[in-house]
Order: sequence, then C-alpha cells, then structure tokens
Amino acid sequence: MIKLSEDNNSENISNDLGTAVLEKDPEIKKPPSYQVVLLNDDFTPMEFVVFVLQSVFGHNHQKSTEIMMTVHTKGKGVCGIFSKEIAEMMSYEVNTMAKDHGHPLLSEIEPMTD
Ligand code: TYC
Repeated sequence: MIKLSEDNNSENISNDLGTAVLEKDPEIKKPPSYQVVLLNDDFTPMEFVVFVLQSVFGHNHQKSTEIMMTVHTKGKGVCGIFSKEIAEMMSYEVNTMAKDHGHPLLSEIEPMTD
C-alpha cells in the first residue's frame, strides 16, 4: 500500500517542510513452500508405502492408501507441503527408511510456484 502523508503524526513520515512524501510498506516475501513428492516403482510393496506415509507424515490409514494409489496409478503424488528444511528432512526419512528395508521407494522435494 502507498500512503501520501501530509502531517507529522506517529504513523506517517514527512519532512519538516510539511511536504508530502510517499511511504511504501516494506516488501517482505514469505519463504517458499516445498512439496514432498513420492515416486512410483514396480517393486516396493503397497503396504510398505502405506506404512511410510503413516509413520513419516502422520496420515491415517485411509489417506495413506489414497496417496499410495495416486502414486501407483499416476506415477507420483504429494505427501505434504512444508518449509524447505522440513521437506528435506521428511524426504530424507522416507528414502532412508526405504533403503534400510531394501526397497527402491524414492521421494523428492519440489518448490511450490505460488
Ligand atoms: N507400484 C508398486 C507396486 O505395484 C506400489 C507403489 C506405490 C510403489 C507407490 C511406490 O510410491 C509408490 N507394488
């Protein structure tokens, strides 16, 4: 918002000649959000994917099954939206859990374009 101020009160800035000055709100950008995206493969058991979605993202069994089936049929699906640091941690946790159990399941993070 741009204000045109002519007085000297506490909210507006003016010089001592009483001349109007343009006051601009500071441009503060909120940090970008990131999606954690799960990728399909032909080998990871469906039950393991559902288990990962429940334990890492806290989704219930029904929601986890929906996300898993989206990934299975469409190739990828969104598990959640977070700050960059949290999205990186979540994705790392998914990929580590899968590796530890000998499954090729992979997730990645994508910046949101908003
Ligand atoms: N396509 C796998 C199967 O048929 C299941 C699967 C779903 C794997 C989602 C990965 O992110 C995934 N067993």
